[in-house]
Order: sequence, then C-alpha cells, then structure tokens
Amino acid sequence: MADAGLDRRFMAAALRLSARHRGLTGTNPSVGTLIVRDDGAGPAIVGSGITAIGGRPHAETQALAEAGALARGATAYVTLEPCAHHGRTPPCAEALVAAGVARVVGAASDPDPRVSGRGYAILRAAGIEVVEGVLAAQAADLMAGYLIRSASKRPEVTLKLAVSVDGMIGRTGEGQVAITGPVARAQVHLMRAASDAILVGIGTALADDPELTCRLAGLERRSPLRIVLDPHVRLPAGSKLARTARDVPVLVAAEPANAARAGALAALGVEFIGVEMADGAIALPELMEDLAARGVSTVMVEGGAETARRFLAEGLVDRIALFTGPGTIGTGGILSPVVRGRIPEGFALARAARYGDDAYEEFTRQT
Ligand code: AOF
Ligand code: ZN
Repeated sequence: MADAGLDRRFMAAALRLSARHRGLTGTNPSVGTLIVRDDGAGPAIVGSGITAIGGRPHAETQALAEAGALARGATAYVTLEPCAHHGRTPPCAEALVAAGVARVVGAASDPDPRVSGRGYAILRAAGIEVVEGVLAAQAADLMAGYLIRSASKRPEVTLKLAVSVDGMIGRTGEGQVAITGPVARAQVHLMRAASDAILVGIGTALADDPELTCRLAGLERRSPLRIVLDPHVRLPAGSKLARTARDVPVLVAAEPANAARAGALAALGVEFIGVEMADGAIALPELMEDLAARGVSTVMVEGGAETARRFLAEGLVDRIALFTGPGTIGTGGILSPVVRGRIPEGFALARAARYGDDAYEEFTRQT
C-alpha cells in the first residue's frame, strides 16, 4: 500500500545518501537509490546505491545488485528519474523493470534530453506504479548544479559573502580582513570541497593574495578549480595562486589579445580561457556557458564586491551564502552588495545556522 508519509521518509533517506558523493561524480549528478520491501514486519531497506565517484555505475544498478532477488515486488526510491539511454550499461529504467520492482518513487525529473520523461514512461509501460515529485524541492536543491547546467547551459552560481555587522566585506588597501571565525571558515572550506570551481576578480587576487583551496584535514585533495577574472593578465607569477597552480588548477579568464603576457604564468601551469568583453568587462554569461561546456556545474563566487555586483546584475546568482560576523569595520570599509535584512528581490531564505559567533543565512533564487 502506498503511504505518502513513508515515501517522504525513505526519499529523505535516499537524498541524504545521495549527498555523500556531491561534487565527486563529474558532470553526472550524485543520485541516491533505496530498495525497500515490506514482508509484513514493516518496511526494510534491502539495497542502497549512490552514483559512483566519477559518475558510473549509476545508483540504481548498484542498489539492485545489493537487493538481488529481494527487489522483486519492492519499492525503489530514486532521487532522479532513472535513465532511459544506453551508456556503458543498459538504462536504469530497464534494470528496474527486469528486477521486478512493483513501485518507483522519484524526486526530480531528469532534464537530460536522452532521459526526460522517458525514464518514467518505460517504468509505467511495464506496469510499474510510479510516483513522481516526492521531496522534489529538496532534490532540486541538492542537484542544483546538474539541473541548472542541463537546463540553462551554465553552472549553478553561489555568491559567498562574509559581511561585518556594519555591512562591509573588508577595508580598502588592507587585504584579507578577518570577519568571521574559525567555524564559519571551516564551513566555507566544506562548501569549496563540494564545488567544481571558485571564482574571484583580479582585484581580490591582487589585494588578498588568496589561496582559495580547501584546507580541511583529509579534504585537501577536494580543492576545486580556481578561476580569476583577469582580462589584462595582471595576476603576478609570485602570487599564491600561480605558485600552487600545479597542485590545484588555476584558470585565468583573459582577453585573447593579452595572452602574450601569459608566458610566465603558463610556465607555472596556469591555464587560460579566452573571453569576450562587453563594456570593458568580461562578458559573464558567455564565460559561464564556456565553463559549463568544460563540465563545471557549480561555481562559488568569493570576491570581491564588484565581481559580486556584476554577477547579481547579470541575474547569474542562484544562491547567496551570507555569513555575518559580530565585528564592525567602520571607516574605509568596502560595502557589501548584500547585507542581512536587505536581500535582493527574488531570493528566499532556504536555511539559517549559527557558526560560533557568526550568523549564516542561505538564500536561493525562486524560479
Ligand atoms: C541514473 N542514475 O545514478 C545517475 C543518472 O554518461 P552517462 O551514461 O553516465 O549518463 C549521464 C546521464 O545519466 C546524466 O545526464 C543523467 O541523465 C543520468 N544520471 N541516471 O539513472 C544515476 N547519475
Ligand atoms: Zn542510469
């Protein structure tokens, strides 16, 4: 018997499972699958799977392999519509049919044109009961990078800001100013570990000489691609970014005409991406398209104020991660484009937390 409350509970568990491989599955979304059956003593999980690191095998085939014959007559909870295309293996929708599952409960629909609507259709055609859209909003939140990249051909953009009580992100000429404490900083590093790329403007790269890596113990290898908006190639060869380019990739977005200046940086392993210019600045929508084409699904914009303003003005921000510290900056402060209580129109609070002395609020764009 279908039980909507039970379906939500198992889907919540499948979503938590899927979160484990976020950022590790390449251009594939990290999907979770649970196979659940009830032989009279209450529902029991007999198989579970997450999209493997690198993107294959898919979640469903792994969960079905674990369940074996117990999948027959069971319910499969899938956080994404099961695939309908032939990759290295037959489609997951066909695998679910072959295993004899009785019900499939899905969260998100798959915008991939090879799959969209067809995965669920294969299941229904085989007489399987299909329930779509269970905890769809949570699934869309977890898979935002994949869903936005598939639908809009650009990565999901998260604007991360650390703001003082008086609404500043730093002080002119002083480089990095501590606004938030160690717990909030660790959270930022965790966010970095789950992102495909971090992006800053050249102003921030010059003023702060940041590393932009994930420096949490055990997660150092999870540092994402570091991108600098630098049309005139001003990034110094002596910067921390350039000096560490062989360990963690650095991509300089520059006007092709200035590539001649790139010799010293290129020798250090810095990569270049040619950009179009619009009104004297890098054309961000086109750059985002190019990044998506390279397989980047999630970008964290980490500075500075001008770069943040431009992403907001272009309507390219999907999520705002706002950390507010307890201190004030006062004279000489650099105003944040977003402060607590004054969030741009179209964004809604998705979650809030306290990290030590700092407040955290996350806003997502309402579509
Ligand atoms: C599923 N289960 O766990 C995932 C799916 O390159 P391929 O062949 O792996 O296909 C990538 C597509 O597979 C991707 O665009 C999306 O439609 C789907 N991802 N599907 O049934 C999974 N990760
Ligand atoms: Zn599949």
